[in-house]
Amino acid sequence: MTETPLVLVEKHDRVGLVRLNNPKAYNALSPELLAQLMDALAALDADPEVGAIVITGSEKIFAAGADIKAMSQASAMDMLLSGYVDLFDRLQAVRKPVIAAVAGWALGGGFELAMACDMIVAAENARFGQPEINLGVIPGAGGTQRLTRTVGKYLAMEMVLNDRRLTAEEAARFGLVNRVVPTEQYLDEALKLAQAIAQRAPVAVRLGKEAVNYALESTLSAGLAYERRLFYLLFASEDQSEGMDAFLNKRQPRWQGR
Ligand code: DAK
Repeated sequence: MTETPLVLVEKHDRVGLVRLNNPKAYNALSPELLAQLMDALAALDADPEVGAIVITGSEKIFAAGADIKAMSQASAMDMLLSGYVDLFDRLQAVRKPVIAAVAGWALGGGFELAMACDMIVAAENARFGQPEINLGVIPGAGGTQRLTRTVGKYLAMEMVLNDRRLTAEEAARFGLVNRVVPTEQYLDEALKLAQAIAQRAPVAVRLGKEAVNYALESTLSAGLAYERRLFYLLFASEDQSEGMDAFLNKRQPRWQGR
């Protein structure tokens, strides 16, 4: 008997779409689901026909976090040695832009997964939170770090220490999501955004992502120096000559991706 895949992969033009597919457990991020997700992302990252990736759940739920049943009996050593967090880290290695399309709950590890993506498109019914405090623990996959860098210390404290949850509108106000759209349109909007980026110069997109991410890791002067080196590097690409020639000759560029 073949088992139902925990993620489903589709291609829409130059966009890879990965759907979390464990609705009975509210898309709880079991190690098996995360491993399938990361394998799918790695395959799409390596696929030359794909320029951007969207991760989504269903219209009712993005993901309710780690699988509490599986975690409830774990020891510290089980958690340390499980490789669970290494699975999360594989998302950071993806070079193509990754957009989270979030409807319904994004809680705990589900919210951390969305925050580890490059952009977030939220449905009006999206809700975000770090409820780990209710389980006697704290976020363990970036929740205290990425959240604080985005919303600042005071709101992050309230979310992590007292399970304050955010509506989609609040998340937009605090800079956590790119846009909020009617729930029935959230996936189309995320795909449209991904398709637009997938039409752009691939090497510049890749290095632009790298440079923006570097801003979160470095001082301003180190970040500016890093940006400059990537900027110079792009002048070695065919796409730079093509882009500037196309502009000057009032025509559409034809990107080579090199
Ligand atoms: N795990 C397992 N099952 C879950 C689940 C979860 N996270 N969330 C929901 N479910 C299951 C429920 O048990 C229920 O199952 P049945 O009773 O039907 O068998 C079903 O999904 C529906 O849930 P509810 O009956 O509660 O439905 P409601 O609509 O009333 O509420 C809800 C939906 C999503 C608001 C609620 O279920 C909820 O609050 N769920 C728990 C959310 C939560 O606490 N998430 C944080 C989990 S902790 C690590 C790094 C990171 C992490 C771990 C390790 N390392 C560094 C190693 C991450 C940790 C977490 O995410």
